[in-house]
Amino acid sequence: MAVHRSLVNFAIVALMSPVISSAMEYIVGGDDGWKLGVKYDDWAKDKQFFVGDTLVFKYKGGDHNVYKVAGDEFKSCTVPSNNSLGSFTGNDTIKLANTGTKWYICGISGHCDGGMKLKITVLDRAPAPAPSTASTLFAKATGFHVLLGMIFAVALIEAFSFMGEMI
Ligand SMILES: [Cu+2]
Repeated sequence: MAVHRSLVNFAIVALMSPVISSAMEYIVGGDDGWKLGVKYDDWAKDKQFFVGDTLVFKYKGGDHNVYKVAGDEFKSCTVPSNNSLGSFTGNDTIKLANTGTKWYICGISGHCDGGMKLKITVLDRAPAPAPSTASTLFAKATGFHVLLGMIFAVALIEAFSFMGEMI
């Protein structure tokens, strides 16, 4: 009975795990990395960014840097006085912590105007909506709700198995 129960639990977890999809890591610019002469609009246009994903700006240390800026700073290529990303290592990692439009520029003189600017939209992570009511409800559930549901389902199975043993 115990073996059977853990198999059921395993099956539930295996079924649920695609819903809590793993976060992606994006190398900005792909193989080109973060440099002049790359169209970052083109790089970003076919990608969907979700909360929890990571951007990595790769460049030769000292050649470039990365500043997270506001929309108007992005338009005018204005470098903020503070470095909101910490140190510039040439392997600068940014975790996308919340939803909305995000703007990044290189702060080296002329580089933002030269095209080193990236604009992305970060979405809430949710599975693709399906036509059935159950799936729609599921799509709206946050990761936390899914976890709660999983715990509840496992507890139910445990309870039923226990009752089965009693009879
Ligand atoms: Cu640069």
